[in-house]
Amino acid sequence: MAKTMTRATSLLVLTFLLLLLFLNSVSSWKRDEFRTCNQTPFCKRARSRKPGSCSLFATDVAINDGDLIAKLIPKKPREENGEDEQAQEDEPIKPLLLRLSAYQNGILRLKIDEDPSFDPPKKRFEVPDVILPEFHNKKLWLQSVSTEVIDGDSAPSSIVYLSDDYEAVLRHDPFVVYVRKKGGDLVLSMNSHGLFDFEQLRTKKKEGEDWEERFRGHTDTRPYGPQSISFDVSFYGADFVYGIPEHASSLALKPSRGPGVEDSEPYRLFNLDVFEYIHDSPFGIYGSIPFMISHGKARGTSGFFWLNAAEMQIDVMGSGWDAESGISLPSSQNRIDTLWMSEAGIVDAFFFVGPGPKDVVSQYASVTGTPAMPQHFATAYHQCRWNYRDEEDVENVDSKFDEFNIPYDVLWLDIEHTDGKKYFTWDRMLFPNPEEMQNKLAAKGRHMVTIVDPHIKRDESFHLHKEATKMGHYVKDATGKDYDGWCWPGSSSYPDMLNPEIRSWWAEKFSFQNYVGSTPSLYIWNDMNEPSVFNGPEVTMPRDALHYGGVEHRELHNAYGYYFHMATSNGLLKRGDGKDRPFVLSRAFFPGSQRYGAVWTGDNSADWDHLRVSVPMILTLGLTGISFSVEVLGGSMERVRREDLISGISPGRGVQPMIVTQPGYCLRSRNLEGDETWTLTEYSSRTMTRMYIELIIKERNDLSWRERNTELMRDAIHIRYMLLPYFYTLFREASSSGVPVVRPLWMEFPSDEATFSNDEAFMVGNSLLVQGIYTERAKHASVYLPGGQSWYDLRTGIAYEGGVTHKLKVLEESVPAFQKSGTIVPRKDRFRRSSTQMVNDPYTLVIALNSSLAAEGELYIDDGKSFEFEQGAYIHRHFLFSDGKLISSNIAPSTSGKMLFSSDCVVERIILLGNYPGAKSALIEPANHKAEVELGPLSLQGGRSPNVLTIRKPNVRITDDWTIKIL
Ligand code: NBV
Repeated sequence: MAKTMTRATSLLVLTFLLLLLFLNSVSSWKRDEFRTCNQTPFCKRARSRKPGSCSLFATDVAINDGDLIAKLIPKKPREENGEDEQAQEDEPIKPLLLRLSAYQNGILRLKIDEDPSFDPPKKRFEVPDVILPEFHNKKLWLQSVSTEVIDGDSAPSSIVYLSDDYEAVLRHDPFVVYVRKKGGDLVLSMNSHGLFDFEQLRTKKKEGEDWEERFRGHTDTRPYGPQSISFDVSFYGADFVYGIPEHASSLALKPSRGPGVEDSEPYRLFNLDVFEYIHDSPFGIYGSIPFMISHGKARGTSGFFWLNAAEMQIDVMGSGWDAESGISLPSSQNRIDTLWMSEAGIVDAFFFVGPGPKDVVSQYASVTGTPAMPQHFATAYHQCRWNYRDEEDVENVDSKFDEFNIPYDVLWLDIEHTDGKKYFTWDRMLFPNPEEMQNKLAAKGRHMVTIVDPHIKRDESFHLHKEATKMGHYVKDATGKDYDGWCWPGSSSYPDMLNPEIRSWWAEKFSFQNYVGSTPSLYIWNDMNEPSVFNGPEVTMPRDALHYGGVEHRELHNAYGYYFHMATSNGLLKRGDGKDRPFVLSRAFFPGSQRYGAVWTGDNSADWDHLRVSVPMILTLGLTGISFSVEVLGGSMERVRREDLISGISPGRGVQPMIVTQPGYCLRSRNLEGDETWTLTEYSSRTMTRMYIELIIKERNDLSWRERNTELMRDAIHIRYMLLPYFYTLFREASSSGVPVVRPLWMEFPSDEATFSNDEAFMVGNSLLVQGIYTERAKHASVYLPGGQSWYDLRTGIAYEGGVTHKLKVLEESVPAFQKSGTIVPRKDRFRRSSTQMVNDPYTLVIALNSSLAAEGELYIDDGKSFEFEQGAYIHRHFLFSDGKLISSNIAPSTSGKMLFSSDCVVERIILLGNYPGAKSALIEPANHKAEVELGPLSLQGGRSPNVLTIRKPNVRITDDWTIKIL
């Protein structure tokens, strides 16, 4: 016993020291830890290049295998800008190969790579496993090309079909690729400013050639010399550009270069563990999606995606940027110019023509996939803290939720639950009966999540390490030895997730047999998968580390976390009977991550700026495919001051909107002023919300504060649970079309210019608008409600005019939130312990009438758990209210007359918002019975309102076709 205690104590001390070391080195943003563009040679070189410096021209243009192909040949040797780059004069001129392919729905793919017949030292890395296999079936086999000099241009171009409305053009000399409306306006162009550059791989020939790069004591050997690629992309008819997460910055991307922009960095895409990142910054953080969307009133929406996993830097040029020396294409439209720079890889780029915002996100989703349909419980409220001490702590927190009548669905265990940070193990002193602990939660319909990070402790007694070493499963360092880095467990190695066999090996570790102590109600959280390496360059893995197939880490870096997420998710898929949908939350991400689970936005700070910036961060993730995302409210690690909780990020002001409608907010403090606390964590909204709320404070004799705040929390979480049917319907929409659950206003109102740069308000689906409050003690908020419809306050039912900015009072218990007229929102209003216990509860339908007294909406239901919905086992209803009648009809495709999924739920209440005249009762058909109609209430607020009518107990089955006629 004494021996175990000593071991436990020394582990505790080691953890504490590690934490100190880590927090000390990264506590708060340390700019010096990370490279700037000027300290990054490829970025510096690309930025200093002059427009028009590319002298490549296209030759040997032809149709081959249904694609347009060409060679790109330089007229003169590449312009040398580098400080440390060697002249290539004595090298033969090596052409590049260009391939343009057209796909259904207006998607153009452009690939540019080295020509293998010139024997490059190795094949450059082309990211596998991201593009959906079915995308290849959407290829349009080009038959012909027409070559002509387009009016207003001075060089010939080759033109190919893209869709009935659009065509793709390869201008020959100098080469430019663009998409335009047939014979008309431009949509997107690449290299129209002549900034394209492609550094080809080399091997050292001369003595003294030195390509090494050094940064803060780390040396990158760069065995193939500089290998970067850069080019300009222009978006035509654009008012703003958006996308390219992850940055803590505005929704509409601010210019990073041009007049008036001083010392600004490009937007960096490099997955990094940046503890307490700064807000309003283009610095790269945990995930990278090189996908940019433009939107403008004149032309609509378009998108550009570069599939490349190396470090990328992107400049957005402000108007007035000197691009005059570029190639003048025949266009008079306003445009936004951007510069894309990557350290390695190839050009594998996709142009999306839109023309609407939802078209572009669907086009992108057809390439990289739509978000996985989550299990129903995952869209509800989660509880998390770093850390729950032991099983007793878990039990206590769990029972408090019941005592305070607050529902929750999932309880999370952070790194301390393991035996010495060896994942897949339990600290048996603190968690002696993990199965029993999970089963107790499961009995209440609740689930558990444990953390599994990618660093494996280099401990000879750890079976996972022994096995990985023996099987050669670790990433290698530049000399070929297993890479050894420093992370939570101390000396650690990292499985090489690029290798499909290693991914399968990893997936096996999640079987119930291998993961001892896990049960079917246990799900997983992947942290530190950028990967984070405390003693590595920029807190990550060295760029010259080696992966499967000789791929350098520099080529793969941004996709490492993606592969880890994929392998983990596949593990959950394979375990047991393989019937349940996996749930895995990941911190690092890449295009395609949406297919494997949710992400969160990492370790932010407890201040209003981080609260404000979280909204555009989540909206941007949604625009770029990841609609299940999470934000931390109140900072990740530090203590939240009591005053902040009360007056600042109070439950009413900050937390409530997030729970009700927003993606993810986490109010988290480790220990409030030293008092014993317990915490609520939620994963809610459009995306999941991960939320840590200091709720009950054992202190202070301040009973009224405690009670008031508990009440606010409870109300907020209840509202969230009421809206779960609506959220689940939206998750289904996202999983079938790619349209995110939470959306920028301009996605729903693409011609309303007042919405284009609004990132303080957002839409949840097409029906709800939420205005966040981001200043301390705000008494009022200015809320712009888009024109063309009216808006009903979610709580009071009061109607507000659209197309107007309203100055509204902000209450402690709510933020401004509205239902759009003309919509129907499904709810479940009874409160239970967890969402699982609401399955058979009746529905409420909230109908917000428009000026013609009409509205429509949808409801999607399935078993909330399995994949049977993919075989048609679901209910999808359409509700239409018009001419005084509500009609429910089926919109699920026929499954040859068979009902594969059914539900006994009924509609217990229908609420009509708007002044519906003279209603007395309602006739239900075909049952032919009557239901009562009464004034108000709206449930959320109680009381009666002249604006609100309720049809009581129509009790129609949700699965049936029926009509309810107001008499
Ligand atoms: O695993 C510990 C934490 C985790 O709670 C947090 O959510 C992650 O973002 N993790 C980071 C590592 C600690 C960083 C200081």
